[in-house]
Amino acid sequence: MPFLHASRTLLAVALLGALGATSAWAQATDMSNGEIRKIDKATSKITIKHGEIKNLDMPPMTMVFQVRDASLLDKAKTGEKVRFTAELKEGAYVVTALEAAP
Ligand SMILES: [Cu+2]
Repeated sequence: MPFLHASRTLLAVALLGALGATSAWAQATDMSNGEIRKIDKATSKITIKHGEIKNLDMPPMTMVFQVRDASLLDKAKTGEKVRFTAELKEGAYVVTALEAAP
């Protein structure tokens, strides 16, 4: 029954929108560009010279981010160009994903 199937899909999309899940997903996948300036595994901090971070409404700058998951820093190298996501959590800017720039 194609019509019923389509209706269910529309309902699912509407529910996701109502819950704000789609905007959360959009933010989570909105990666920013940057270059690693300093890595401090002892304090789980990373300094990144970053481009615009749209989800944080932040212009380009060099700044220190926290990392909640220290394993994100295992593969990071100073001077490396990266793509990353950052979020504001409890008043701190936290890098939640980090990968080498393509
Ligand atoms: Cu910044």
